[in-house]
Amino acid sequence: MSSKDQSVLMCTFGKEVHEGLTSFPKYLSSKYFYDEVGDKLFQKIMELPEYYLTNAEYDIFKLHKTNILKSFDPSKKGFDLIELGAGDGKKTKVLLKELLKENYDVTYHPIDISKHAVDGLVENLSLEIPELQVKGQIGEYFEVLDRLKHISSRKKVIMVLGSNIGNLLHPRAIQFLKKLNAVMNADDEVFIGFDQKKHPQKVLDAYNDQTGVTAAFNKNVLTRINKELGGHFDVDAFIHWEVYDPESGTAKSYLVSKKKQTVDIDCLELQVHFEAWESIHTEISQKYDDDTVKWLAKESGFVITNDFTDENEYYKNYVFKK
Ligand code: AVI
Repeated sequence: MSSKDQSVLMCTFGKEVHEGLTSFPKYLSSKYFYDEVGDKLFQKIMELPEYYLTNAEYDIFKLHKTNILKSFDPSKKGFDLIELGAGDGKKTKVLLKELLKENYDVTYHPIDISKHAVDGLVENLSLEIPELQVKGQIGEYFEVLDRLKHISSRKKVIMVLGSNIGNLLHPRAIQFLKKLNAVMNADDEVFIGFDQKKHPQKVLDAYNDQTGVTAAFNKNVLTRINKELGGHFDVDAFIHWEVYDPESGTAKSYLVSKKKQTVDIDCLELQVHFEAWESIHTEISQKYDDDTVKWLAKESGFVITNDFTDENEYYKNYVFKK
């Protein structure tokens, strides 16, 4: 095996960067936005006035907490509340406090791949809501869900918040939902957020904020290539560009090269050539309507039993059952 083959095999990140930057048109996966810097930038995005998604979902929790909980556990028999990619738990805390106030018997399982995120949240909850039973779970989503299936015989409610599913193309979203379906029992439910179609300008602004945080977030994938793969990207030689297609409901992010240039990536022994104004497609953020969500649910073996929206109808959380 040549040294080039070895370095390409070195890690999935390297392999996928090689694949994406040698394709036409060029692409990189948005999952690589998230390292320590990217996590912080995403926290900042969630606080931006333009990024309406976080507040809309928070409002849904505040407005509908009583009915949401009733739909989870109508006869208060007790259940396990599992959150995939829990983050700082700000939205979930609204539900958790209500759960205790209304004497539901619940154990909260925040799941994240990052030990740092899970430990921080568990510690914070032990101070803010000490009566709550919390069992943080570190690991890849499906591996942890499989573990939980065997640990607990109670009803499971699995929360997937933040319209995270919107970063997946429909076939991948169906694949993800089918995997969830496979680890669920008949009584279990998914509580999942889907950002809705709306005025195209509103969507564009959310992904193209005035302060440039989203641009820095998008460019972080190049910074990661520089740090982790010996890349030589000049991030200022690229612009962040957002487009939104109101017909498909797909917002797409790009990095566009301002000039003709060649960038070396040492660890991949790769030279990447860019024409002036050539793009790298980096992310999709899908916006939905009821028909599309119904179709996704059906394709993955679910029915929708309930939904909750905010005052502006920007965002919706749906309850899926098998
Ligand atoms: C995590 N995900 C749902 C965000 C979104 O809205 O697509 C990531 C993001 N990208 C740019 N801004 C926020």
